[in-house]
Amino acid sequence: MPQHASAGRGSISVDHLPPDLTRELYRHMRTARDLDTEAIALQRQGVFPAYVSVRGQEAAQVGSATALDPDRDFVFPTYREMAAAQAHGVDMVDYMASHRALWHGGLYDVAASRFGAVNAVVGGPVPHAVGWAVGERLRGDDGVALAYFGDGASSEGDVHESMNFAGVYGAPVVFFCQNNQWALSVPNDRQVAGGSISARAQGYGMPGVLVDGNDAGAVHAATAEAVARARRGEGPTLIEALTYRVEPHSTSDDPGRYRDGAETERWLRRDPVTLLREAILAAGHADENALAEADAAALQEARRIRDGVAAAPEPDGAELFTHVFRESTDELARQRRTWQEEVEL
Ligand SMILES: Cc1ncc(C[n+]2csc(CCOP(=O)(O)OP(=O)(O)O)c2C)c(N)n1
Ligand SMILES: [Mg+2]
Repeated sequence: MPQHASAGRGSISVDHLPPDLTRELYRHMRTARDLDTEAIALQRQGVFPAYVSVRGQEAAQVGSATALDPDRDFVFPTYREMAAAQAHGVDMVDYMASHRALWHGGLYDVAASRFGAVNAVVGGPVPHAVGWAVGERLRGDDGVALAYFGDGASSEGDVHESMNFAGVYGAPVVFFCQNNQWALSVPNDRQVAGGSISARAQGYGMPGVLVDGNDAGAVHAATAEAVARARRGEGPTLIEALTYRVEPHSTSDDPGRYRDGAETERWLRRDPVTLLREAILAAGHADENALAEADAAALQEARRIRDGVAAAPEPDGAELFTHVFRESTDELARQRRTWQEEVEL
């Protein structure tokens, strides 16, 4: 697996990209980075029961999400797609409420946002994306589904079946794997037989693309090409964005028990936000002053979201029992009565 063993080449280039696109990528990535820091603090303060960090994966998520048309396309996320949500234009106070466990799957409007509910079932969003995409074609519309999943999820039956089905039916899906090299405590070499996720695409009858997941511009270009292909009716693409999870799996995890800190240190030297910043300056797409202004605006936005989610009112606890089934059951009614009695004690 030579391509998975290293952190790739040192710097990136955005010379070939439109300057305002690079600035947009930077603004989103910077905001997501600051919001991630705030979210970890909220977990430490007991506001969030738990949080899954996106740090180090901002280029993979923002580069891909910005290649979609937010009015036409639909994103099917896992539990780690905060930076993608931010770039896709989801209401971030309502999105972050998912981590406060305030309401079923968060407070944002999934249908209006065209961004699915936070999904903790590993591989779970992938068949949903294919189902939506097939439906889109049956309606005669030209939207594209983008399914996020991890290297660990790539071993799930759901994911294999989804890719095969999409290949057979030519469904307009971008299968976007963020290979952050770890599935909780399980490394790639215990997970990915054959050493490459993108190479599997051949068996599903679709193109497979391996991209540097810490290069926002490269991710954006690869995703834009896959989206255009799907929209033209030429079927799905599998993209493997090679990146790294620099934080613990979640705030409940201790990676010191299963991985070498030197590996993390190496990847921190290829921080995607720093790489993009340096590439923008080198290309002359913005100067230090403009980037400092973008940094300040991102921090302000992250704090606005933090304050909003911390202050969001708790919904009526009885709503725990709504939306479970279309028609409620006797058992659910019994549980609701028990809950009510305990609340009234
Ligand atoms: C179906 C299912 N199996 C197992 C789990 C427990 N679990 C939660 S996250 C995780 C690892 C997933 O790794 P990966 O797909 O690489 O995503 P990452 O967390 O690295 O983003 C596992 C096994 C789960 N949530 N769902
Ligand atoms: Mg992973």
